[in-house]
Amino acid sequence: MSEFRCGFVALVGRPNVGKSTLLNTLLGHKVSIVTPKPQTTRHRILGIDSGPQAQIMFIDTPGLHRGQKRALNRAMNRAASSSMTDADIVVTVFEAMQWRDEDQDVLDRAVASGRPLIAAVSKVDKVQPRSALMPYLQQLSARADFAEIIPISSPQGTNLETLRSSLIERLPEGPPLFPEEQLSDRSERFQVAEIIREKFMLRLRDEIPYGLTVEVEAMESTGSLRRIAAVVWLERDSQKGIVIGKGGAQLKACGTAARQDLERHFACSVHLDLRVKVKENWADRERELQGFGFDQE
Ligand SMILES: Nc1nc2c(ncn2[C@@H]2O[C@H](COP(=O)(O)OP(=O)(O)OP(=O)(O)O)[C@@H](O)[C@H]2O)c(=O)[nH]1
Ligand SMILES: [Mg+2]
Repeated sequence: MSEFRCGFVALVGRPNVGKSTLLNTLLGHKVSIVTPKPQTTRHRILGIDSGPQAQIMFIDTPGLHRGQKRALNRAMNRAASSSMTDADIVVTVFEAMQWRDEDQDVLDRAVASGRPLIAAVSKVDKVQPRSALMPYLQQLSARADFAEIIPISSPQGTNLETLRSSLIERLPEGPPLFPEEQLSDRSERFQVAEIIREKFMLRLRDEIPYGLTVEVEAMESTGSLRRIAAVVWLERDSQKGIVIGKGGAQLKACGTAARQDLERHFACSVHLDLRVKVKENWADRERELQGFGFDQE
């Protein structure tokens, strides 16, 4: 019988290619938030896949991107790049038919990491006709020395088991590092803050979601009720009106969506108290970022 395998797999790619969706689908559980907007993920998030033959520690990462004027963007790119150093295998995620300069940046960094590379070509469900994919895959295979190139679709489940098996084959032998029931390395507070942030990202437009962050201040359970107090931090006073909305409508809608999702997540009633505050230009300031948990990862 072959030995148990265990190791780290970094999921890297430019923003919005489907890294977090892939992670959640592989785990069958939502550990990382997903929105149609780029730059949704801001931290490294471990998703732990415990199976009979192997434990795979997937590292979801922020999308590697250009235009790093802000401290937040630099921190996100650092988090993504450093994840490759810690990985046994790097999965570069590229969106089918959509090669961009940022994809080349991702590939350059992945090659520089010296790790074995597997390319996951995402969103193949959107390619019509399917035969159009072939030339794209051929071009990709010429770009680097990939151990494998696997076309995938997360919503349709295409080739996800192929990807999982080819990762397991390449992992080092070793015992599991985490208890079987543990799905993520992230605290409950972090997950709650992310679920709340997701709802604001989904509903707010333009640049506002990018200057918004959520901090959980208190969480306590009494019986089947969980009370959560959180602060929605903005960068400027002028953003408050938009985030709160007319008569508080926007804040209420985001709060309700977050509460409902949290109730599903915890399978209990949730009382969510949200307050909106301003920390002037926090996303430009390294010190504020540290306070929000960046760069300690
Ligand atoms: N059609 C299709 N849509 C997908 C697929 N995977 C992800 N998406 C969608 O693509 C969008 C971005 O997905 P995410 O998983 O947040 O992408 P990401 O790479 O984690 O993005 P960042 O965190 O911003 O770097 C969401 O609207 C997803 O629903 C896929 O295989 N097929
Ligand atoms: Mg993501």
